[in-house]
Amino acid sequence: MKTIFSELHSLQSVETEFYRGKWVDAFEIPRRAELVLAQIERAGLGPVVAPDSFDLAPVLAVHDRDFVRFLETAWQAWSAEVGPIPAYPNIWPPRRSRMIPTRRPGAELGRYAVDMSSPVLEGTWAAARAAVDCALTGARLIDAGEGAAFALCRPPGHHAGRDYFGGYCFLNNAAIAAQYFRDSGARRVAVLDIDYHHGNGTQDIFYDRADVLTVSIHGDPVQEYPYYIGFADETGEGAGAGCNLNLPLPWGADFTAWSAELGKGLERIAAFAPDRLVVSLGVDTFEEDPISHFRLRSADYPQIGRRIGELGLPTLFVMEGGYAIEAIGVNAVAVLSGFESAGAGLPRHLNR
Ligand code: OKP
Ligand code: ZN
Repeated sequence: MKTIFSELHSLQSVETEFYRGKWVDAFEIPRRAELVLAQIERAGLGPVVAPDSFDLAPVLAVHDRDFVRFLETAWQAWSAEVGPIPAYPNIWPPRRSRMIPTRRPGAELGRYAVDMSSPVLEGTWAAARAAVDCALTGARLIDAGEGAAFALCRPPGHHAGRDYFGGYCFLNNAAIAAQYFRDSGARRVAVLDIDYHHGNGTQDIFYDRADVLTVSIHGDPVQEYPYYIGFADETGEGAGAGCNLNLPLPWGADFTAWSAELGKGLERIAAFAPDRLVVSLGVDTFEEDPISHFRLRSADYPQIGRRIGELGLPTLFVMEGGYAIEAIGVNAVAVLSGFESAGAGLPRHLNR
C-alpha cells in the first residue's frame, strides 16, 4: 500500500514535556515518524508519496471555526506578546464560567487546551495541516480505488475534539478523513482506534451520529489518560445511540486479553457494514512503551493487521501514538504488512 508522508511534521518538535510533575525528555518527537518511514522502506511496503494540499473545508467539517482560527493564529499572538518560546497553557476556565470570548493569548490557550502536552510552536499549524493533508490524501486514494493507504501522520490527532486540543494532538486527522469519506459518498464509516489511549476526540466528534461508528480499545480511564472519558458505558447519544463502543482494559493486559476485545470491535464493525474503515493506528500497546501499560509483543502486530484485513473493507490507516522508539517502525509496519497478508488492500478493480 501507499504511504503518505510530509516532512513538515518535523516543525512540531520539543525537547521536553511536563510528565508526572517533571520536565522530562519528550516522548512525541520527530524521530518517531522518521523511524516508521525507514521501516516502510526497509520492508518494501510500497511507495511513499507526498500529500496533496487541501483547503480548510474538510477541517471545518469536523472542527469549530473559532478553534481553527485560534490554532492558526495562536503562535503569532503569543510570540508577539511573550516572545519566541513554546506556548503552554497555565490557566483553564473554571466550571460554570461564561466562556466570554477572550483574545488574551494565555487565556485563549487554556480555553482550547485540555492539558500541557501539546505546546503551540511557530510551526505547529503547518505541521498539523500537513498531517491532515496526509490523511485526506490517503482518503482520496481510497476513493480513487486503492484498497488501503497509510497516512503517516504526525502530530497525531485522536485526542483533538471539535474545539479542543491536547495529548500531543491538534487536529483530528482520523475524524477529518472519516468525515471526508462521508462527504465523498460513503454512507457509513467506521473508525477503529487501536492506540493504547482512548480516542476521546474522535468519540466526541461523532458521539451523536448514526453514520459514523467509533470503536476504541484502550487503557481503562480509571487508570489512564484521558481519565474523564473512555468508559464502557459511553455508547453514543441521540441518533448516535449504540454507535460508540469503548473496550477498556486494565494495566498489564496482554495480547490474549487485547485480542478478545479486538474480536468484539471487529464484530461490531462487520455488523455496521461500513463503506470505509479508518484505523487510528497507535503501537503504544507494545510491552516496552515508556508511557503505557499493555503487554503486546512485536509478533502480535501482524496478527492485528491480518484480522483487520479480514473485514475486507477499504481501509485508511492513520498513525497515532507509539513511543518505544526502537520498535515503533517494526510494530507499525507489521500491522500494515499483516493487513496485506490477509489479501486485503489490493486496488479494488483487482478484486472484482
Ligand atoms: C497520545 B497518543 C499520563 C500522561 C499522558 C499524554 C499522553 C498522550 C498520548 N500520565 N500524557 O494517544 O498516543
Ligand atoms: Zn496513545
